[in-house]
Amino acid sequence: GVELRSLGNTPDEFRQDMLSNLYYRRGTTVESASAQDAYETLALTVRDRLAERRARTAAAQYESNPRWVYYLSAEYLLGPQLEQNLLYSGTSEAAHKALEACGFKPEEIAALDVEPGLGNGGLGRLAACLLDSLATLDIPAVGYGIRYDLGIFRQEFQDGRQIERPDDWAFQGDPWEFPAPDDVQTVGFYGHVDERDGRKVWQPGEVVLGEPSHLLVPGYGTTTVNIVRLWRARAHQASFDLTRFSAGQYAEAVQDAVRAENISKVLYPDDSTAAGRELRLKQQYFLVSCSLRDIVRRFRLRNSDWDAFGSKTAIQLNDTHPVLAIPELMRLLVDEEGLDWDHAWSLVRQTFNYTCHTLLPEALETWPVDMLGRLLPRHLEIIYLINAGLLEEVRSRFPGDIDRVRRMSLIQETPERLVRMANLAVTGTTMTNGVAELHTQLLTSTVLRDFHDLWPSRFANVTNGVSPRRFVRLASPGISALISSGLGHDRWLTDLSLLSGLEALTGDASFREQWREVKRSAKAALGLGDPGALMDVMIKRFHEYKRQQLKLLHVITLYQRIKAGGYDGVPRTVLFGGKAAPAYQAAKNIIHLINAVAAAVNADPAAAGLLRVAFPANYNITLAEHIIPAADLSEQISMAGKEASGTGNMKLTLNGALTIGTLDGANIEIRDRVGADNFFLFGLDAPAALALRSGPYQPRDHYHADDELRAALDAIRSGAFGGVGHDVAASLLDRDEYLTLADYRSYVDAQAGVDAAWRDQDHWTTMSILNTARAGFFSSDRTVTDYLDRIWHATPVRVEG
Ligand code: 26Y
Repeated sequence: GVELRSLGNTPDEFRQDMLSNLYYRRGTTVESASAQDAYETLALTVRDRLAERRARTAAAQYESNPRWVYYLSAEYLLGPQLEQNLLYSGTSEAAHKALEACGFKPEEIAALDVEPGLGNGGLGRLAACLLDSLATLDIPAVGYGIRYDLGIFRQEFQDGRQIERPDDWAFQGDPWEFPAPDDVQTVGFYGHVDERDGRKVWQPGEVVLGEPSHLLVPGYGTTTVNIVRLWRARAHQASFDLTRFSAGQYAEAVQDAVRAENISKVLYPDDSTAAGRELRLKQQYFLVSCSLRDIVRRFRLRNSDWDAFGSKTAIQLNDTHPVLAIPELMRLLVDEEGLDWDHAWSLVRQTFNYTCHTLLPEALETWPVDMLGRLLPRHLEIIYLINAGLLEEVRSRFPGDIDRVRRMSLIQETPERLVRMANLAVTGTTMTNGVAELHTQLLTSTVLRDFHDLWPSRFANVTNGVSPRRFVRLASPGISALISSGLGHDRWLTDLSLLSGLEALTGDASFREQWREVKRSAKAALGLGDPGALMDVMIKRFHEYKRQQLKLLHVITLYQRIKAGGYDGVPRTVLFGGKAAPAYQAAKNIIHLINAVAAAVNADPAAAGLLRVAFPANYNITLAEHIIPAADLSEQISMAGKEASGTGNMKLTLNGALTIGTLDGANIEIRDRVGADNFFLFGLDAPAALALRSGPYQPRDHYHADDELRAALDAIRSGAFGGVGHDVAASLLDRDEYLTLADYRSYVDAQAGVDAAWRDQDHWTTMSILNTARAGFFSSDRTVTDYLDRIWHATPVRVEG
């Protein structure tokens, strides 16, 4: 065959290749190169190293014709690419030297790397961690997603209020991407269904092109480089109206093209209008249609028999967002390929699996039957046919149980006709999984109970995990070096259970001292507050169920104690980070109020050296990687029974932060592993919270019974921190949907326990080391291994180095 010359990784070879990339691909010279030129050239040079591994991977995977894992997700939060790709390609040092030799400061060049913010939060970051682990475990896998022009908005604060700015992340071009315009797909919308020779034929009324590009997803410590393929909507050339343009009607000339390309314009378009909701549905079908065509194309490269499709293809549906893939594959197999319905259905069910990420009933997606039928007429017919089969099975298993049939139907009838996407997901897949033990247990006993009754063996748990490469090694070089020196190896990076070896080092005073020093310097590097103070961190999306408002009540209580004199708490920096959905007013009010409290506390000399509140704007993966290593205390304080899992909790634990938390999501599993003595537990558990919520809960009783709570709420309510306090206080006193007041006293008392523990620094350090040592389970490598065993049943393909 044709062999490629291997690229060299010595500093000299790397510098030479950088120079040729600068000349031949960037079209400039060292003398005239800008920082942006240097960044893009560096990126290309690193990417070239991975592209070589990619070529070997593609060849080996093609050769072995394996079962492929395809991950379908509307979101990916991949994080900054440069540092990752330097580490995974082993070129950090060479790159450093080459940049300096050309007169550039490596940190300044690295700062130009822009993270693609193609997701909202936990679900999008989980997708990225799973891809990292799939590659690291040598599993043939492709991630499919949408290449949004504008990612998650950039958050700014104006007078303490959240302002959203567009995130034009690829404005300078994206050096990591490989466009593949030759693999373009055609996607239909609207139109009608004909019948020809006994076969249904969908005649779309609008056609849009899907143009893919891919990013490389390298494995760590292996040759495998997988890809994530992102689709961008493009208009047909024909949709440009030259006649109108020539007549001076410039806007009208491009209106069809603009409408087509709007499909991949923004991540989560505002859904407060019908047009916005329809655009979201279009996005979902766009992702599904392009990706399935691509999956089928790839299947056909090596296979000719449809019978093999299910055994060669495992498609994971990341929440319900890509669930239209189920009727779409039925349509491809039945209408286009001519398979009979039952045969197609058995292949479809073999192919798909579904991960659910929520417990909030309001977060289970539904689509109006009218809208879906207009946009995708044939898919609605198929959904009805699937429903007929489902309901027949329900009726025969539970004769006469009409209410059960009504609950399980794919169609909600009243007050509005809606397609229930989660019901469709469970019906059209082999396995449905929750993302933490408690979550799976609650799923099967509440929101999906009827389905669990019918098909108990279709449910499994796969507890989430996080990439130790990104969230320990890259985020915390200091902690990582100390771990490696303590263990005497760095194999923990691909076998995180080896962290247990750190337990023995808790008895080593010098190791404890170094551990304390590493945490301290991470705080100094972050530069938010005194590195000697306890760094108390709450970083996550703003949502009332996550209860940032509870943390805020605690801050106000501490402040009021300080003002009262004789304060005996330990010095703290309380750090908040996170965004609120643009239309979520209650969450935005909490952000506004936190900023107002921060301004008051930070300006008050009485609080100096005791309490400080930091709220850096625009929390994202890049910022997370700076904050997480600096954290001493991890706030995981959701109302029990609401947080499916959490993954920030895992990242913080792995970095030696102690958790203060409720018995919710993966907190339970973290506490089980690190030990109850090394975890600050408080609050109602899920059954108690449910019971309280189902009765006549009176938040005002807590207000009247607790002097400190009343003082904090009175301060908020009276406008001591501005007018927004009125709304926040009213929502807590009148409704308190998430039992903030019920858990306040238990929380504040647990925080006193945190102070007491912090005063014994040596013991705190022991607890911190034990948290890291016992958290190896929360590697996404373990998560992927669980998916492989319980759901995907795919095996590695090793790629020669
Ligand atoms: C349909 C649309 C409005 C929508 C968009 C994004 C619905 C949901 C989401 C995102 C959900 C999400 O991020 N869920 C989180 O998933 C994490 C990974 O499993 C969990 O750790 C976390 O508890 C859960 O809230």
